[in-house]
Order: sequence, then structure tokens, then C-alpha cells
Amino acid sequence: MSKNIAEKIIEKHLVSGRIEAGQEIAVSVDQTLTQDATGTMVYLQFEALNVHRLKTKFSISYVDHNTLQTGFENADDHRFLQSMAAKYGAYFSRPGNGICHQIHLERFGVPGQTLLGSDSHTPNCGGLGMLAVGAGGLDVALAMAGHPFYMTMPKILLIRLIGKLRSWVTAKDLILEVLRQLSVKGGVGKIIEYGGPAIKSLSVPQRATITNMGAELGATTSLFPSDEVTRSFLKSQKREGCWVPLEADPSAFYHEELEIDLGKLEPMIAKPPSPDNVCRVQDVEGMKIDQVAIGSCTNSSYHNLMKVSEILKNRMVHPQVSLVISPGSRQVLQMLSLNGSLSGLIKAGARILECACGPCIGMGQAPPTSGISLRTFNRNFMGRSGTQDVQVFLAGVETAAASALAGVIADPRKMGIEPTIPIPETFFIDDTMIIPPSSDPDQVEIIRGPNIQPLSETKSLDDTLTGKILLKLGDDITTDHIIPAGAKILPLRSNIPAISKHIFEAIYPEFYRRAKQAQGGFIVAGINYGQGSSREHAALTCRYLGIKAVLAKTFARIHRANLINSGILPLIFVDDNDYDKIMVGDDIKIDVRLLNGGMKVQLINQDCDIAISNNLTDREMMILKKGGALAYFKN
Ligand code: MIC
Ligand code: SF4
Repeated sequence: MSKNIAEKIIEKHLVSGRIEAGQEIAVSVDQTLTQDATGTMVYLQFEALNVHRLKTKFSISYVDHNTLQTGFENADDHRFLQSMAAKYGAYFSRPGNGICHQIHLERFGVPGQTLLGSDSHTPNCGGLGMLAVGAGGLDVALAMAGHPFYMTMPKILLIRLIGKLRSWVTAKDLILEVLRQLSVKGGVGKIIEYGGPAIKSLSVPQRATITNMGAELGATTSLFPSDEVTRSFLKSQKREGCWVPLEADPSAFYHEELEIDLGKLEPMIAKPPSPDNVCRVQDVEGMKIDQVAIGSCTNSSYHNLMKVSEILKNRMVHPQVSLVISPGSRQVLQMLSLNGSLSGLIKAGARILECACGPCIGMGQAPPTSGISLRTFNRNFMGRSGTQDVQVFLAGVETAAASALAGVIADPRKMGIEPTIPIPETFFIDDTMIIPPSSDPDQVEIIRGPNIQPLSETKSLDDTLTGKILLKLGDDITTDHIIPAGAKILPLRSNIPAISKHIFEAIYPEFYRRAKQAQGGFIVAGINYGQGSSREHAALTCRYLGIKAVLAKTFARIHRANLINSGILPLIFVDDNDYDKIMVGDDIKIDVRLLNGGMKVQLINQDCDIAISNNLTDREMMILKKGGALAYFKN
């Protein structure tokens, strides 16, 4: 039978279930990655599972998010992660070595294998033909302990690319166009496969820009074939040995198809406050800007930064604009330094930051009050930059560099001939910032600073849940709304009691006090609740505050799994109109024993019932009854 690429990889890794959209499947995990902001929880949970050595083919712990050390917390977390990796068998990428997804693409991704990462942009490695999926920390800890990864088999959407990108139009413009067409919900429940004659013209880093932002579409993952382009990229990284060919069979089945003519695209830009609020750059041309930030796992490759350096050559950044550049990896930075381009960037007035996520996650470089920031990143959610009332626009590096010079949003096509950047035959390889695990793990002592708080106890689910509706939210609530990022809050990721104080801070600052006073309760939400990042803190803090269930119209995949893993019921309105009947302050009762039948939420003070479905598999139900995945798997 003909198969698409996703089916081929899943079939090779299938542990249980049927490869049929909507069925629960379990797949074995070849590789895992963690980053520091989610990683401390992953390693605490892994430790609680009582497994003495990692069971994957390859696991790595990156430090790239919390690298601004304004207090002891982040540095303490780095030491903890380094000692954990050494003891349990993971590689450790030191702070300064770069962003997890960029390094993984360069040094570790393998076509045809599976990768599970505690970060939503893990699908970056889909650019190499790897089935790379983002997940909550506990799911990654379980994979490290040798458990398969469970997911609902997605539908497969083929995006067929034809034509050729015109001058000054890039992979970022393509993915922004896909977001414009499909929205942040368009990929939910789907794997997006790219095919068609035009894929040959896209390099691996360009492909990765596209698969990276599949996360913004809500897709489970995105995938390119592994072809000659992949092979030469791996060869240039001195990794040709891990190349395998991988493509869809000619008559493979797809649930949906979309065709995009690259030749018709033009420079695109996402306006605040969502990555799908996309228009043409020329529609907002001339808008005054205060900051340009270039970097992030979406747009910080060697090719991207060389392009910036060529555009800025012998020119000066506009006096009213602060241009910051964070290279994706030490490899990129070293190459720019060796060929002299770094000096050109400095000369043009760019502020060079370390190789890390940096401003993308609000770790420094917060823009000025009511400012406008143009970024090459993937998310422009409210508050994420560190300044509440800033407007963040997202675009490719060409638009960003042209705008940094002009002081206003500028269409790069007006810059004349587009510089061409030759793809290097060999990249500069230096893995000395990646530390292998200890050969004598028994001698390794785990270093825990005061910021690392023990995991909280779990409690099995009661048969009847009662309490008040504490909060009612609209559609598309992101995990950045639930637990904000930024330099102040991120250092508390290893300390749930402390970080919980910041829950819903930007939109409902009184929520923490309300939940504490009520000793828990319920949350109501609209469509796509919990979209965005993989941070399980958005669920762990809710559990800490006694939230028993979230009633929503629909949930984003990773957050739904995080709620279940934390012992919180994700419940869905059978009739969306019932959403309007529930109010903050309502007293409700849920009979959990009816969970697998036609469930009802009793609105006690309104004396009526609301039909709720749970869509929980038997496995998920068992996890919930135990009070969460840790309690379930420990037993
Ligand atoms: C993000 O881009 O939002 C993050 C920070 O990388 C998150 C992970 C986190 O919150 O630690 C993600 O995308 O999963
Ligand atoms: Fe880091 Fe930003 Fe990428 Fe998240 S999206 S991994 S914060 S660079």
C-alpha cells in the first residue's frame, strides 16, 4: 500500500494502536531533547520514576532559554541540569552554545527517526525528515525512561509547493502565508507534509523555518522528505553517514491538500497579537519602529545572518532603532566571526547578543513603552517581549534588516539586487561545548540549589468534584497568557509554589488570590485553549492551586496532555452554546464516575445541567484517576 512520509516513520516506530486518524497510537522515541526552562522539571520527574539510566538512543539537555543570570536561580538550574545529564546518560549543551532546535538540526537530527522535545518548536527537525514532536515535560521524562509516546494519530495534510521563490521572498514568507490561510487552529490534529516540485529549491535551514512555525499552526508536527538536499546538508555538517532517503510513495493518500505557488508569494508580515494576523509587508510599509530583533529558532541560521550582514554592509542602523542579533548557535557565530561578517554587523551598529533564545522569550531586550518591535521570531503574543503595551510584528530577516536601516517597516524588494549567499561546502564543526555523559555515573553528585523545589504530592481524583467557576476565558488563550515568560518569571520554573503567584498575571492578576481563597475550582475557556508553548507549568500551577477541571470548546494538543498528566480533567462542551450559560462564580458539581458515559456538569446555583464530553481514552482515564502521570507510572 502507498504511504506518505509520516505513515512510513510511524509504522517503523509503532508500539501499539492502528495508524488511522483519530486512533490513539504509541510510538517509540529514538531521541529526546530538553531545554533549561522546561528541563529542570523533566529531570525531577525522570528522577522520581526511579530509572537509573536513560533508555533512548540519544538524549540531550540544552541550556538556551534562561541564560540571563540576574540572580542565582538560572545559574543554579544550569548546574543541576549538568549534573543530572552526567549522571543519567544525557549529553549537555552548555549555555552559550546556542538554541536547542538550531543545534539539533546542525548536529543531531536524523532523517526517519523520532524526536520528542520538551519545547513546542521541536518540529524544527522536520526540515531534515525527522518525526519531531513537541510535548510536555513529563511525556519527555517518560520517553527518557523508555516509555513510548502516546498521541492521537493525526490527519495528514499535504502542502504541495510549486513555482520558484522570487527575489527577496523567503521560506518565512511562505510559512506566514500558510498561517494567513489556515490560522493558528489550521494545523490542529494534523501532521503537515511538504511535497511538490518546488521543495528541491529549499535548503534544509529554509525547510526548518517552515516546519518550526508549524507549531504556530497548532500542528502535531511538520515534515519534509529526506532527499539530496538533506544529504548535502548532512555532508556539510560531516554527518552524511546518518542520511537515509525518505519520500512519500507516488500515490500516497492525504486527508487534505493545499497547493502554494512560490512564484506568487511576496514579503509577508504578522501583525500583533497573533502569528496568523498576516498581511503583505507593503500593507504596513512606512510604520515607524523602535526595535528590530533578529534571531530565534526560526531565523538564526548561518544563511540568515549572512544575508543580514550583506544587507547592512557599509550602512548604519537608523538612529531611532535598536537592532539586536542573537545567532542561533556557536557554529553560526564562529563562522560569521571567521569570515569577517561579524565585524560588518558590529560596524553597522548591531548589538550582538549571545547564542540563545534571548528576546524571543523576553529574556532581556524588552522594547520601550508603547513601542513597535519587528522580530524574525515565531510568536508575538501579548506581553511575551517583556513590555505589556508593545506591538510586535513578525517577518523574515530581509524585511527586518531593510527596516532596521530605514527606521520604518520597509519592503526589502526596494533594496535593489538581492545578495546571494553561497551554501558552504563544510560548516565549522566544534562540539566542545557539548559534554558527554559521565563514564562513572555513580560518582556524580546531583547539585541542587535552593531554587530547585521538590515535586508536589499528587492526590487521586475524587468521585465527585465540586467548586466554583473561578475564571471564564475566550478563544485562543495561549500558555503565555496562563504562565507568562520573561526575565522575571522564567527563573522560577523549578519552583512551582513561587511561579504560581504569576498565573494569568497579565490578563487576570486577581486569579491567584481568588483560587487560593476558594482552595481550587474550575476554569472555563473557548476554542484552542492552551495553544502555543509546551510549558507544563501552565498545568502544574493550576494543579498546585487546586484546579480540578477545565471546561473548554476545544484544547490545544500539548496543553491537553499536560492537564491530564497533572491530574486535571480537560472537558469539552457538547454544545458550544452552553459556554454562554456558565458564569464566573457559578457553583458546579461533576460526577466523575460518569466520565465514560454521557457526562453532565450540574450548575447547582442555576439548577440546570450542561452536557460535557471528555474524549478521554482508557489510558488517559486511568492516569487521571491516579491523580496524574507521575503517580500512575511510579506505581
Ligand atoms: C516558547 O517559545 O514559548 C518556549 C519558551 O520555547 C516554550 C517552552 C517553555 O515555555 O519553556 C515552547 O515553545 O514550548
Ligand atoms: Fe527559544 Fe523562542 Fe525558539 Fe522558544 S521560540 S525555543 S523561546 S527561540
